[in-house]
Amino acid sequence: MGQIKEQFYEIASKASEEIKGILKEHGETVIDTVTLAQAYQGMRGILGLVTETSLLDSNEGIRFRGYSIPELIEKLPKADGGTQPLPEGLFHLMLLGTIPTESDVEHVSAVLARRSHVPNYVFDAVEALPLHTHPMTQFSIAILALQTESLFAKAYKEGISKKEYWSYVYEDTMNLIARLPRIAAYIFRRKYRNGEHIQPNGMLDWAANFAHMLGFEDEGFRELMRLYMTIHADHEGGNVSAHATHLVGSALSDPYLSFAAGMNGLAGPLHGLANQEVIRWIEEMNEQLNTTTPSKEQIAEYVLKTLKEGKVVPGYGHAVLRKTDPRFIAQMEFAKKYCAEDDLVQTVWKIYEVVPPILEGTGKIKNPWPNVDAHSGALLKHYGLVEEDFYTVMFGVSRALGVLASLCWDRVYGFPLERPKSVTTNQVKKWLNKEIPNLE
Ligand code: CMX
Repeated sequence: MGQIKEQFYEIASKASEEIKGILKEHGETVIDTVTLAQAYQGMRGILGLVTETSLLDSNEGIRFRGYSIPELIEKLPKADGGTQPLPEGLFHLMLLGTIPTESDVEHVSAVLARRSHVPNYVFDAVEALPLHTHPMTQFSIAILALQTESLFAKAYKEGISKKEYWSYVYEDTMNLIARLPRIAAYIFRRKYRNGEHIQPNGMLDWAANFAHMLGFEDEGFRELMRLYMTIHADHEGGNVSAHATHLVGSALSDPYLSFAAGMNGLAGPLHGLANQEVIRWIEEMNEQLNTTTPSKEQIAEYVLKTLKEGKVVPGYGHAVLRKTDPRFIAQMEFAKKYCAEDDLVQTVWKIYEVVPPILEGTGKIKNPWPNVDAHSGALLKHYGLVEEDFYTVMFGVSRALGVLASLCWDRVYGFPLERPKSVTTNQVKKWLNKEIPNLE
């Protein structure tokens, strides 16, 4: 067994035993109650999932295994001469729960580089799609095409004990994370660079190699990729991509099927696709105003127009957060260092000043502050990755680190099939009229 795999199993199986003890003693303890509004309105605030890799506080934002983003930037190992954290280190932290050493991270990088080969039939599946197919659809289809490689599915078919599930899920996790940058880069080069593909460079770290295969050799872009792949990796368990991956995995669908489900959720405009929508929204505004440097007054007018047309302002709001997303701040700090004079970056900062008071003024939007997607596109555009339709694929490559680490934990814990109960409105009405004693 590889060194992380052994460590993971030792740590996770100990935690699993501890949980059995907790459930034996406190399994019937009520930790929450559900209201009708929660049942009808997206299950907001229902505490009904356990996810070990990260925890979201509505005011403070995300912490990965207890570490905030500024702490991760400080503590996680960096590339030689770099200042941004290596995402392999975050994966190690999410999987094992402790900050890795430089040699731990080098080990993860080497394992991922070794496992990164993608069979040609996956590329053939992508090639069969019309070029105009959205990159997220191409990404999801490629992940499904790769499912033939699932060691979990093969072992399950051959008949394995429940106790062994985690081991095959772990192997699929490592193989999938290793291969995703190659698949994503293939889709990018196919769609936007005349199919001129770039072979991986096994000497580079995971994020730098992704940058290389996309065709960007600038050290600034590599650093951006390391930061980007770190901050998008996880956002506790209830967001659509994490929850979908976990839910589908609970049916013992293998990690390829589970992750593809998560990516189909990430492709929605209220979730990951918002990073594409933010740039479209800004560019449409600039086009209508015939400028690349809109004033705050012009932005305010455009925001009001957007709201009047019954549309959302992309990149703003969140189902859990109630303050500026620390992932937005981390990108802002990066931009201050590397591209503060960029017109688009300046516009993003002006929008940050203008939008919150307007959204707050509507009286109905619970979080008027920017989320991660409000800033990411401006940074990518600065370095020349201008094809915004591709941005959610980059989010997806990063998100694999968190949701797949969680899937490994799910299987060591032996989490059962996820199957909440639903009711009909007819039943609700009868219960409210006291025609039936309870809703079940
Ligand atoms: N612009 C306009 N209206 C907004 C809004 C925004 N940015 N954010 C919320 N609202 C509206 C909602 O659509 C809802 O309107 P209705 O009552 O008419 O249906 C109302 O305000 C209340 O919504 P909420 O409770 O504040 O927010 P939700 O938890 O329902 O939704 C989210 C959260 C993210 C879907 C929403 O804020 C939104 O649509 N934002 C824009 C899209 C976006 O940036 N998504 C990315 C999120 C981060 C990520 O997952 O990547």
